[in-house]
Amino acid sequence: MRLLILGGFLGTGKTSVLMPIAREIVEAAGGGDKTRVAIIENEIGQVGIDTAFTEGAGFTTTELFNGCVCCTLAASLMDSLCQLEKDVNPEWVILETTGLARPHDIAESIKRYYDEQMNTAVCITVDVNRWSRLKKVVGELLFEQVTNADYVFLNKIDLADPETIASVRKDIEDLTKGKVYEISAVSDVPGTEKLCLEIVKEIISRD
Ligand SMILES: Nc1nc2c(ncn2[C@@H]2O[C@H](COP(=O)(O)OP(=O)(O)O)[C@@H](O)[C@H]2O)c(=O)[nH]1
Ligand SMILES: [Mg+2]
Repeated sequence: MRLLILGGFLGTGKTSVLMPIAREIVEAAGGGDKTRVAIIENEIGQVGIDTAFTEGAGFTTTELFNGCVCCTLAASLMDSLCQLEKDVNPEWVILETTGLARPHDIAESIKRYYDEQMNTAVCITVDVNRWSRLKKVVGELLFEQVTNADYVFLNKIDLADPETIASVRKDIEDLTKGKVYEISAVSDVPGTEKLCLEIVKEIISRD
């Protein structure tokens, strides 16, 4: 089982980015097997999962809405993973955390629980337009999310000017060794799907 943890502050585009990733997972698998992806949703958000797509592609969605999986619901997350393994045995699990979660802590707990056997990756979304303001008020959380990420998506570049994007990129690159990508999860900015496919393939290659 591979686990992709999608984190990032509220409204940065986690659910929006989950969809192209889910599509590229199906694409990378040749569009065939219908039970290969399970989604665990830990945050009620503005944008919901596009169930027309996920149900059509046979995804299983589990909702854990009464706490955060990095703290109060850590045990429930392990339970859900075990249950999914038993019922669905998915090739992939995509976990969307709450905006306040520290996804690296979740990844570490899961690695311990599964004796390092789970292929786990952390992807963090950043809203390039709100980064400089948000870092003044929740900087410690944002820095921790980004520092330990394998991938950072600088999202909503369709709304940003090149100077803003460059300055956020510099901040992020100073913080993390993870790969940094500029994307737009919901607009026609080209390249987002290709980057998602690249990440999917890279995670597969770590098996
Ligand atoms: N313009 C623009 N809006 C975006 C982009 N990605 C997400 N959004 C919007 O930002 C809001 C929050 O997105 P959502 O995926 O719900 O964020 P989450 O709370 O992190 O899951 C929604 O209104 C999205 O439509 C983007 O790349 N460009
Ligand atoms: Mg969301």
